[in-house]
Amino acid sequence: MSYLQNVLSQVEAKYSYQPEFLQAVREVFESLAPVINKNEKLYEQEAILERITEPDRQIQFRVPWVDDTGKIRVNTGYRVQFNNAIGPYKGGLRLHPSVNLSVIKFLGFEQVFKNSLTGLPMGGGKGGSDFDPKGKSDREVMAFCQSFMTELYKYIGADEDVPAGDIGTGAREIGYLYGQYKRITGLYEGVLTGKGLSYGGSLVRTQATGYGLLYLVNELLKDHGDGLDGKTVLISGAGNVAIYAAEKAQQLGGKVVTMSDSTGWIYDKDGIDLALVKEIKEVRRGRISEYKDAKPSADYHEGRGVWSVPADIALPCATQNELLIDDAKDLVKNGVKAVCEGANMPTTIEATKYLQENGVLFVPGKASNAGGVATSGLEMSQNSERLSWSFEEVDAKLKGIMTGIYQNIAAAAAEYGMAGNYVAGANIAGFSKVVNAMIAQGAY
Ligand code: NDP
Ligand code: 2IT
Repeated sequence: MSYLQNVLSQVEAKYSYQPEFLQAVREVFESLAPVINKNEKLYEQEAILERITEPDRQIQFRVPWVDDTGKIRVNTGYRVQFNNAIGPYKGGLRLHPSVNLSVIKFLGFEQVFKNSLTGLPMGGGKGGSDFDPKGKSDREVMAFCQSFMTELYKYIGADEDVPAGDIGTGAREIGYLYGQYKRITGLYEGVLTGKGLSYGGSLVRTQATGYGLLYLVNELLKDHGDGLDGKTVLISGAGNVAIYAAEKAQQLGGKVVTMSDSTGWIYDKDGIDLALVKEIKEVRRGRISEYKDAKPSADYHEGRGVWSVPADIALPCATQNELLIDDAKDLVKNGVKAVCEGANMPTTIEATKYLQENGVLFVPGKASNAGGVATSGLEMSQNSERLSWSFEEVDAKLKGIMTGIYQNIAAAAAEYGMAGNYVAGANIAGFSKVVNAMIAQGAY
């Protein structure tokens, strides 16, 4: 058995109860064979694959908070510090009832490679809680965030570990978390990113993941002699990533016809009215079904179904495993040209392979959604030098980073004889930098 297969079997046996984590490891390992086989002895001697699949540490804690009736409620908090070979741990905090250690480990593992691809000095980590912000009052969200930070502050710092937003964690939550960190430590430092503009946040961070995704899509299409102008675009989700992906897709001449949330999806043949979606989601914190109330000519369907609509480009921007094999078959049947992930691991391995085998340009999230964390890295830089850059300056840097990521993953795939396989390209390029740093720094 090869070194790679041997370690994969060990990880599968040890963490058989963590399906999302194993899915992320399998996807990366499948791409690494050509790299590992070239230098198998060295990697085995260095135990690189054993080290890269085992987090540096994982912290789990109780989060007690008082609800509006005066009752104490209890959630579980997590922070997984996966790998800091190339910089301080960096990655978001997810607040969603589905959060467990497997989900946080899969996200932290992916983050290591994603952050490496940005070219910025950031290691990988992820955290969160099974707390559900939906239906909670602002005061309850604040109580939760303050309690969460009262434990988390011990393990983070501007040069140690820098959390940010993810599902369920937006500007409101980051504000409450930052306030509590400052109260406890007395430090005014860049310990979180995605902060408000009045207290150290960066321009473009709100838009960065969605805009970055479209900068990459644009580069991908350009490389294949095509462009976004006039293309029909499917987007899933209606959160931070989905909204700003839709905004940039429209600015670049695309026609976005779908968006969704966990209860249903909308199809607007005239093109999504994004001001309306922003009002529903960012202001009212409402449901996507409300879109039809305001725009009766659009269709609303309960459940899932975004991928059944004919389109040129599909951008899954909601959550993991939301694009399944039957969805991939529908997309191919309807002539989709490109699928680029805004969410983390939204496409199953089976669906990914089907798309690739049928000539669809497929870019994995660790490359295509890296604009969010890259701009977080730019926020850290601004905090360190105590300056704020203009919108144009940050946006230009983001564009440069996304273009660079596309070129880097395309080149890595080609170098190993897999031109056009951007999954392999992203995994190989992301892995190589981290591993070189690990070897240089010795056994730890
Ligand atoms: P938000 O919380 O802003 O939005 C999430 C959206 O996805 C909502 O529309 C939500 O619907 C939907 N959704 C979440 N969970 C599920 C589920 N289990 N089933 C169906 N729909 C679901 O999160 P973000 O936009 O920030 O994150 C979306 C994805 O992008 C995640 O995978 C995240 O990890 C990834 N990502 C985020 C980055 C960022 O900067 N924010 C950076 C890189 C990746 P509902 O409101 O009904 O729950
Ligand atoms: O998945 C991700 O890259 C994020 N949620 C953003 C992380 C960050 O630190 O900005």
